[in-house]
Amino acid sequence: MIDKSVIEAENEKRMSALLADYDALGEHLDRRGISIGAIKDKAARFGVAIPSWGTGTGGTRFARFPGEGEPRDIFDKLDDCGVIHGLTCATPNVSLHIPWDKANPDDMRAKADQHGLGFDAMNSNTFQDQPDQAHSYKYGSLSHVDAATRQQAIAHNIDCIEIGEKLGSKALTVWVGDGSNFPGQVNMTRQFERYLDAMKEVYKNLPDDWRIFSEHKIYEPAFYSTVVQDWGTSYLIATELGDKAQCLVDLGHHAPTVNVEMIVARLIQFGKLGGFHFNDSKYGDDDLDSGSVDPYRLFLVFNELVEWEDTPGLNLSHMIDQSHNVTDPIESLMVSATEIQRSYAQALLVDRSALAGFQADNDALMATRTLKAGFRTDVEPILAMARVEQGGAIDPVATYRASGYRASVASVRPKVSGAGGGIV
Ligand code: PSV
Ligand code: MN
Repeated sequence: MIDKSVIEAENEKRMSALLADYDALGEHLDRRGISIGAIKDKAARFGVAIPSWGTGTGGTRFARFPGEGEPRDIFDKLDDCGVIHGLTCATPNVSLHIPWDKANPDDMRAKADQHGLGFDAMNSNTFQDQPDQAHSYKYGSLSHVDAATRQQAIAHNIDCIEIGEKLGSKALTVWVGDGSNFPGQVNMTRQFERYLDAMKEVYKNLPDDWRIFSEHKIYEPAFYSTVVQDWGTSYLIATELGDKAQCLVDLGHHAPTVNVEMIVARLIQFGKLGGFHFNDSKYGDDDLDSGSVDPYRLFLVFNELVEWEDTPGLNLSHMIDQSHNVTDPIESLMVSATEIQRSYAQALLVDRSALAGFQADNDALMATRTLKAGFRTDVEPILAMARVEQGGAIDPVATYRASGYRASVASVRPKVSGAGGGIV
């Protein structure tokens, strides 16, 4: 955790500038008929979950370059998540990946409580073999041709639910790497039948107040076909399973030109959007930091979320899912969380009745200008004020660097090996 006195000292240096900027923005928004306080309160209530795996340095199949003081286990990861939330006040929950984060649930909960953190969706991992595993996932997991392998994957997902129940989680995200690498390698219809049957078994074990999210991905690690390749297949899965099943959209899991905000709109319209994995990309599933390449695309996703935020039953799990190869993961996660929150605040500024009027008049130019007016507004004073009022930092990265946290944990966390690839 970062000492309160460090946060206060760093805030003190920036407070008068923040007050001046906040007042100026308040006057500007007032002229647009917007209450800055209302936007700030909504932004303050916004939260995005930190992926436990994101606190470690990622890697590619070529190499991994570990940083100083990397977390050794889930308890170190929760400490890092506590730092991120303490400074940004925007990441109240952690999303776990099992078996990467397998540990005593009571101990995990106690550690999370120390930092005021809760647990968002559990993520099951059946895309990798574990040392003690009876059946290999080399040729698939929930859709494997072998019944015993499918059963092992089903049991693992049920295990994730049971761990999650002890932690207070309310959802399970299922992503599988199952697919094929050669035309003709699999019978695509039979493979999907097996997948659906296996998911139905998992679904039977879902508590009444839980949801299960189906996460689609166009390719990788299977490079010819993937069993849950797109939102249409994900929608079929969620529909086949029942009301507690919804779709999860990972922003990086589409072909480069796909209109993701339209997918979001469709899934909301039919009650099947459950949540997000946020990241950014240029070429494929690059897992770059949220909002780092195309912040307008992120804004357009939030524009749909705000447009439909009063939809009855809409309850979204917001999670980050990115890989940090060249930065300190804590810094990247803090910046990403605030970029996601920024897109939300900007989308809140869109004049929705003016937009509806321009749409009704087929005034394409004015409609798109109305969106841009939200996107162009610098909402940083709103986000900073929301943080300060909750005890966070005006400038999370500067405050983190001033705290010396990384150096202090490096002295007790030995540097891990950088040999070999390490895709997370
Ligand atoms: C797969 O690429 C994925 O997006 C899934 O959500 C996994 O659980 C996660 O990445 C692992 O980082
Ligand atoms: Mn994902």
